[in-house]
Amino acid sequence: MGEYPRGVEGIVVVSNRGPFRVSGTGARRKVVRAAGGLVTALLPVLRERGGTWVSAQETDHPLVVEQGDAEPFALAEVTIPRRVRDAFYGPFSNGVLWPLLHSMPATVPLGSAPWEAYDAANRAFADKALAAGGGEGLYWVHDYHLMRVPGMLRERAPGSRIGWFCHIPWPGPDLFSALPWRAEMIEGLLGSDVLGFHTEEYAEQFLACVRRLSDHPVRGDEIDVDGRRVRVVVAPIGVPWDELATIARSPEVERERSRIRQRIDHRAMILGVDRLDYTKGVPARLAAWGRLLARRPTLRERAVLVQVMVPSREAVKAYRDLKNEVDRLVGDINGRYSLTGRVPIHYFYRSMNPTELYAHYRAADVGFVTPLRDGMNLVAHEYCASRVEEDGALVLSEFAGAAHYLRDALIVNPHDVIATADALETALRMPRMDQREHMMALRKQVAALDVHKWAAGYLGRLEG
Ligand code: GDG
Repeated sequence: MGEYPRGVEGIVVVSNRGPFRVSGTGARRKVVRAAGGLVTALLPVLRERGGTWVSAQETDHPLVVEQGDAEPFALAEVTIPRRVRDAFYGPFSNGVLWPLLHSMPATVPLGSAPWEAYDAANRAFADKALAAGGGEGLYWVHDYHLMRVPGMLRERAPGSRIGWFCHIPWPGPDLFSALPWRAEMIEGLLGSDVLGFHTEEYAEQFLACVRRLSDHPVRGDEIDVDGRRVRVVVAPIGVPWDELATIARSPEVERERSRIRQRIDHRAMILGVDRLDYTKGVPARLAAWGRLLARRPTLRERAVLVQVMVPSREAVKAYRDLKNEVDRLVGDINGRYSLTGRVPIHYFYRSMNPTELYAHYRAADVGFVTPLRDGMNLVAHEYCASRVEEDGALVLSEFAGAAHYLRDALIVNPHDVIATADALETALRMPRMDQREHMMALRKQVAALDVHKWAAGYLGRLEG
């Protein structure tokens, strides 16, 4: 404790999703921790620093947690009229910004994008944040949903320290320029003092967008905004290394791990864990496994792919289509390559509780993480952090931010199905001694990106 730099008392974190969600109704209603990378990263920061987490109200009743209550920080929910919220979240943030920033522009419906709703929703977040921070203070805004917020905060509380962090990739100027509101987005972001990105590549692409789309002079990694200095920093996120080691070694996880190994009859286990999303490359991954099964029939007897897909954004058509495609591919591969008592893909369309998830990480001989594009990808980190016995192998897409740091992974181009199948075969055949060397190197790389260091480093730069 005490590792975060102390500046002003408390910090206002602003993000679309908050750290808790309500599960069940009536007597069964309870407040549970939300899943996802952002929450894993920020909850320890707020617990340490105190302050307020501002997020969108997701249920009919605001979820109000007072500072000093169950948590040492407060929770403030932004109320946005239903119609505005729906347009801001689905069609604009997830329909337009998500594919554009992931460099997958083919399906972006720019013409009909509800910009006014995005701007209005951002205004509501800024208002709530200012009320929580009491005017000038320390604000840390997160992600693509809230790119207008830093500018709105700067306008009304100019002496504040304002940070924005991009959890997803940032594309080059050719792609970003397609956005009709590109100038408004850049101006909004430049209200910050510090803009953080996972990799050098995203930071450079952002600077290239600023050069092309604004008149503000750029010098190295700094932008001069009418005499104010805005810094662009590379701040790769990680996982809570020590906490994950404790979970991975816990007796419950150990028991569940043995159960899983027994259930799969001690066959070699390949593991994929993803939120349902077209950026995660699940169809190409399944195709690579299908290729390998076709080429090496003995693997039908000896290996199994466990693919966990967590339901998400089911209201968006592209996501429902993807679900249908994955269902079909799993059926096709299982139909082709099953033997009696031996099914090559075990497919879960649900989320797992942490014990189950970490037991799967511990049970898997190969972590198979092949997004087409991904800001960082914490599943790759979590897999390595869970391998407390220093064995196993990681196959990782070159288009995940994680590939810039986990250099010892078997790095693949996920679009190249044959090369991905080759890498998977290499992973499955890797001798124990080599696994140890491979995993020890990876674990060092993951430990170096510990999320507590990430938060401390970012806040240090914001307050410095
Ligand atoms: C965004 C960026 C970036 C997954 N399934 C279950 C479950 N999870 C947890 C994992 C992990 C998190 O969700 C997923 O994190 P990712 O990093 O893979 O992806 P996004 O949620 O899309 O996050 C991403 C991240 O922000 C951080 O900056 O890395 O690139 O897209 O922690 O463990 N958790 C539980 N059950 C599951 O079934 N409990």
